[in-house]
Amino acid sequence: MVANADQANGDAADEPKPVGDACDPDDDNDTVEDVAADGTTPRDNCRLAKNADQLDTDGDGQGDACDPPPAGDPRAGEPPAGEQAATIEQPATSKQPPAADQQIPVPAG
Ligand SMILES: [Ca+2]
Ligand SMILES: [Ca+2]
Ligand SMILES: [Ca+2]
Ligand SMILES: [Ca+2]
Repeated sequence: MVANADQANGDAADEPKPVGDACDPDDDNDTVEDVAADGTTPRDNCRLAKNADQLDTDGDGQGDACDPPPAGDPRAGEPPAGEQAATIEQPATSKQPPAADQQIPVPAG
């Protein structure tokens, strides 16, 4: 028994007899099985997109059919997040209050 609540069937149009994705070994009918014989190792690098060639230009494990290769250098790293100099001006509040003249009471004499 395989849970298949949504009855999803990505390749219904290609199947003479519809087989839901949950129990279809090849969800997109591109002849590449979803997973290897062990049942866990992913094989089809685009499970729901026909790509019998399994082309993966940028080598990230996702086929071009579902992972458009970047136009430029795939290894191009993202620019570092601009570090803005955080200069928060703090008001000088540590000023010592002016020393008040201490009036020493002089005993009336
Ligand atoms: Ca199917
Ligand atoms: Ca497939
Ligand atoms: Ca595929
Ligand atoms: Ca890719």
